[in-house]
Amino acid sequence: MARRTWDESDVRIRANKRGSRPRTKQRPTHEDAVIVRVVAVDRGRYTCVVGEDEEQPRTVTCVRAKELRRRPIVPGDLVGVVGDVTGAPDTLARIVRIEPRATVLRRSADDTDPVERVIVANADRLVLVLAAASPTPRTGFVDRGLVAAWDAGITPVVCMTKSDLADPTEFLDYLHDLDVITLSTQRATDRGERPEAGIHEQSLAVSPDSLERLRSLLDGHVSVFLGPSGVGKSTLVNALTGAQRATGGVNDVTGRGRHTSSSARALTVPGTRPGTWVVDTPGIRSLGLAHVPEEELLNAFTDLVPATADCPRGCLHTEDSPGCALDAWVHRPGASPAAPQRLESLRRLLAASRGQTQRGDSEKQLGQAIT
Ligand SMILES: Nc1nc2c(ncn2[C@@H]2O[C@H](COP(=O)(O)OP(=O)(O)OP(=O)(O)O)[C@@H](O)[C@H]2O)c(=O)[nH]1
Ligand SMILES: [Mg+2]
Repeated sequence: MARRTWDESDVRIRANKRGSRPRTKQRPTHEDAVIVRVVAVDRGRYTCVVGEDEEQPRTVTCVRAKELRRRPIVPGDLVGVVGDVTGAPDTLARIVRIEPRATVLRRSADDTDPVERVIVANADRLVLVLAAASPTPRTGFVDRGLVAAWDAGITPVVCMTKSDLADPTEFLDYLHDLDVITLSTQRATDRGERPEAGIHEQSLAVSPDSLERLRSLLDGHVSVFLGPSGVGKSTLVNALTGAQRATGGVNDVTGRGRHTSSSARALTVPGTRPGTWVVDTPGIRSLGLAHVPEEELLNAFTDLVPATADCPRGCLHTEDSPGCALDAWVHRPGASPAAPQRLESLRRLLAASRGQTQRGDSEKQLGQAIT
């Protein structure tokens, strides 16, 4: 090549053997990061609220920094963000860290699936939502929800919707011996029960009295609404927050919901203290508890725990465990009428946790118990 035709591109630079500059392990500390709350997650975009305690909170859209790798970021998370946090259209901020979580609510696909999913972070109330009818409530779902809540250190509340369609008393009797807050809600009747001034029109969907009780239970807390599809979670959340989350009817033939909500969303509740959030979640078919150690399952049956003091050492509390004191206890005179059913439910959970049920059986059981 003639010398006069050379230019910079002809200078050969010996590249690093690995082909790239070694990456430093040191990450910036991002001390200037602003702490915001994640309210929704959609395909790699995180909707966050800046200044939730201020008069005019803003919503910003964020992406996650590479260094967070695959750590899940979920609604309820408090995260540090850098970049443009003005929330102006077409701006993006970057999540650089996840603040320590006060609580983590998890579930797995089934009871033996080691892969667990985080549903929501930092919640301190788990509202287990069931309908008094349409779809028919299942005690198995409540027991699983209580296990999940107590395992996560979250206070459970059982809320029965649609009590205008059926009387929820009998179902709630199942929980009579437990230290669990229960309440029922119903649709407002068109005659008379108009929402009070200042309460959003949507509260017509839920009677103002029952809504007021729910609102005061949730005031000052981060509450996650969890339940099967079609029970009315979004209806409650809309009535509490004035949001317009889509709601859907139930299938007339199966009585099941149509899985209307497809992602979780945290919303603030007008007329409550700062820091009050409710998280609407998509309806779930099953609440897998593979992440909960077997011995924790019994702890959620606080009514049965005292009786186990009379069990032989190392008793597994199964039907064929020799000398298990629970059988006699649930059938003793004066026992709650729900006690035998509760023992049966505990044993189903223990068996599922030990993977004793065949896969097909377990799916069938879960389907029956929960949807
Ligand atoms: N009769 C009656 N119907 C209700 C009540 N609450 C909700 N519904 C109806 O139940 C249906 C389902 O309500 P949604 O709020 O969409 O239920 P969801 O739990 O959010 O369902 P997914 O998003 O599918 O999980 C809607 O048609 C509501 O109008 C109630 O208290 N009484
Ligand atoms: Mg919904």
